[in-house]
Amino acid sequence: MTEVSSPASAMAEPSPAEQIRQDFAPPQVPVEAAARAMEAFARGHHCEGRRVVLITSGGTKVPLESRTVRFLDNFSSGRRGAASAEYFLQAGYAVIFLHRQRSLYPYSRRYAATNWLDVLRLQPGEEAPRVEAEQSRLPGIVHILQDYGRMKEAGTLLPIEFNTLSDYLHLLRAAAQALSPLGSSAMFYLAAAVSDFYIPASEIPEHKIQSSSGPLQITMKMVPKMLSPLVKDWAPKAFVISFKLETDTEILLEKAQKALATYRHHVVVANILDTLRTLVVIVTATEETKLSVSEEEERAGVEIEEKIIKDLTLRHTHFMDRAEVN
Ligand code: PAZ
Repeated sequence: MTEVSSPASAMAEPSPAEQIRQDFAPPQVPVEAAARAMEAFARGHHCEGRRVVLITSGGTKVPLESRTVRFLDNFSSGRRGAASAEYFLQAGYAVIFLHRQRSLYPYSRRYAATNWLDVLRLQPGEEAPRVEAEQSRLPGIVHILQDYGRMKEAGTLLPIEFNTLSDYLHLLRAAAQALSPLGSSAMFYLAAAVSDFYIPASEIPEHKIQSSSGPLQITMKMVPKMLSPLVKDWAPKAFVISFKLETDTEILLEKAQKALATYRHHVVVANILDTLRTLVVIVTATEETKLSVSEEEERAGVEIEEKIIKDLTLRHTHFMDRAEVN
């Protein structure tokens, strides 16, 4: 009996890009327009001598039905990404801020919990009442407005929104293609909390899952790891930083090292859920550097992101210097 074997190409795992094309519902955001905007932004700022960083921020939404009523989400507020964007802008970078819709946003993040109707007051005006803000309820507002104004004038922040996991994956690829021509002066700062699991488009129920069918059992597939094509193919000369969040301190650094060994990127910022605002470890293949914010610093308004960005921009400088020599 003759054994018929499949050709090797048919047996090979699809590439992450193919898997996204085959398995995910089309994105719900205008990816092509975003790709053009990112490309023009990156090129323009590069020509003016600025480094460009892509920040990803917030969590992804994974639909459980194609006419989505329910979805899988996570805790990420986008604070890390939004705060980091401000410090990168302060350091002279141009920032593409790829963030989850309605997650925290640079500058306005500080007033996200503010009820504006308690802050704004009506004052009698000559023709109609005027609106004034009660400044004491907006701590730091003068400084924030000054920084925000400078950023707007320089045009150094490009916000791009995602909602679903599919949006995020498509936009990340487009961003990588936009930044690739910048070589070593481009940085990827991947702080978003991206789902590891999804339901393939071919298996997702169309309509709302009925509770009358009894307890829900779902099997989800693993999301392709985008770091791999990003580092190898999409932007091979860029400086790439990923984040690793764990709840168990025992495994954090080992997992960070494993990610570096697997994807061969440059830095993992490792953090633990309980202490993520005050402690991170900057992990590279050769060293581990702890950055922390003391209670006293916290009271004085110091944020861990300021220290992270100071550390990483310095590493980026060394990386660019080395790239120039090679
Ligand atoms: O968005 P946020 O400020 O609430 O949280 C930040 C964070 C914990 C999502 C980020 O620091 C991080 O670790 N992102 C990567 C998560 C992961 O996929 O392991």
